[in-house]
Amino acid sequence: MPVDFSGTWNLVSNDNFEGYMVALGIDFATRKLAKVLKPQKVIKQDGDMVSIHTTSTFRDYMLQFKIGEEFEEDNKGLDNRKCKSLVTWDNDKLVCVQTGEKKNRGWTHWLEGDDLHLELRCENQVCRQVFKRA
Ligand code: YOG
Repeated sequence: MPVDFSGTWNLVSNDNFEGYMVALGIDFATRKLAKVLKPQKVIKQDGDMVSIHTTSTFRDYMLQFKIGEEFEEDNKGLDNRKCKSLVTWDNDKLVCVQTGEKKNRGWTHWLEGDDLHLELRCENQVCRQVFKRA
């Protein structure tokens, strides 16, 4: 049985979110607003079907996918660039490759103790986020 990420998670640390946003081309004013956010993630995992709802006081982002099946992602409200996304297991890590205009774009989720980790990648920037159960 793979890891189950299901639950409600609150952001507790956010390393180099600024660099990640710059790599995505997010404008200065939006970055200033976004960097003070403490987003919450609600993850529902049912077999190969996963939904990840990231919410904040500024914007929300909803992603639903089937593990192993490529899908179109619109990144609406984020950088609004469309990409083709594929999420697969790498042992106990859930890895997303986002193929499109931006090189080396993707993310990885894993559990470490009671914490949910998320690495967000774009070009040469890596943002590391840690979440704790709400
Ligand atoms: O998560 O892809 O869990 O989708 C990344 C923001 C900030 C908007 C958030 C809103 C990237 C302004 C989603 C923050 C910066 C800045 C809350 C991360 C872009 C715009 C929505 C992500 C995956 C994995 C699931």
